[in-house]
Amino acid sequence: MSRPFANNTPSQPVVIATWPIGRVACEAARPMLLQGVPALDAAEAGGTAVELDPTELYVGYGGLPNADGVLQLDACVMDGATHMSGAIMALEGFRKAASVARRVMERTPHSQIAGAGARRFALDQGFVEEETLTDESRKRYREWLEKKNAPESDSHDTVSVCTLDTGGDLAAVCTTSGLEFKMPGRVGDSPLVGSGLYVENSVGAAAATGDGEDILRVCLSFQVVNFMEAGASPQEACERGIQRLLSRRPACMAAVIALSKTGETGSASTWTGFGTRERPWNYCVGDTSGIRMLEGPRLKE
Ligand code: SD4
Repeated sequence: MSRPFANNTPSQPVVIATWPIGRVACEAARPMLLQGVPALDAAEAGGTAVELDPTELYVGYGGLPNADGVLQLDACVMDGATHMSGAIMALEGFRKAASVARRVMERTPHSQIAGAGARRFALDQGFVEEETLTDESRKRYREWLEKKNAPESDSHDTVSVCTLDTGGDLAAVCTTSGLEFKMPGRVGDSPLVGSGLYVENSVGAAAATGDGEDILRVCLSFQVVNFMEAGASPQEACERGIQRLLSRRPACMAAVIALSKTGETGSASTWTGFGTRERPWNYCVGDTSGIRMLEGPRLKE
């Protein structure tokens, strides 16, 4: 694939990922970036590591199913050097949603494939169908049924990963099982370019987590990259993006991470109650000096 937007600028590699589980993504992506692996490969590896973690209830294998008890995954990848993207939506029967999304980008003329077509595409591409629920995710589903379909909780954990490689190129991956016990076929922001993630190779990358219904109503990730293009630092851009979101959708729970092409990072979230009352907004950064968990500002009390 030709790389018309490649930066060709030597750079210090950086990875940034959402939530404490983002550490798993950073641990997978960082060593690859340090070895000079391209940004997209590292971001995909980060997303895959979380997808295959059975203890993570909101991403890949072991995610919480929809209202029918079926796990439907959404994922998107975006490559800065080619400005290409691929996404799958409501994919059933596979764990590695980000890798299937990447195949959409690389092997089809399309940018997103949903539902039964996504499943068929994954099979055609040689992905092997696997059990996607764990005993824990089945148990949570049974409890939800017994509670007579109580409203969804306010817990989230989508993993969004942005990477900068040693060649100065950016990429992002966003992968999720979406809202727990969602309506079958419901799709959130995560697989949508501009909402769940966005990359402009000459500027930076941004990626989101939270209430997809509202994140996509303001194209949050696109907004944040645009603010960076207009001169804001990643931190300022994230704060402005969250402020914009809150000005339109005041009850939304969301967070966004950003990475500039020079390796600066930033993040912000909506309110103290994001997740649970006690839960801070944490995200993870990996670079040449190591991996660290950071706490981002919450802009609404
Ligand atoms: C969605 N944005 O499907 C996802 C959910 C999420 O952290 O991010 N949870 O709406």
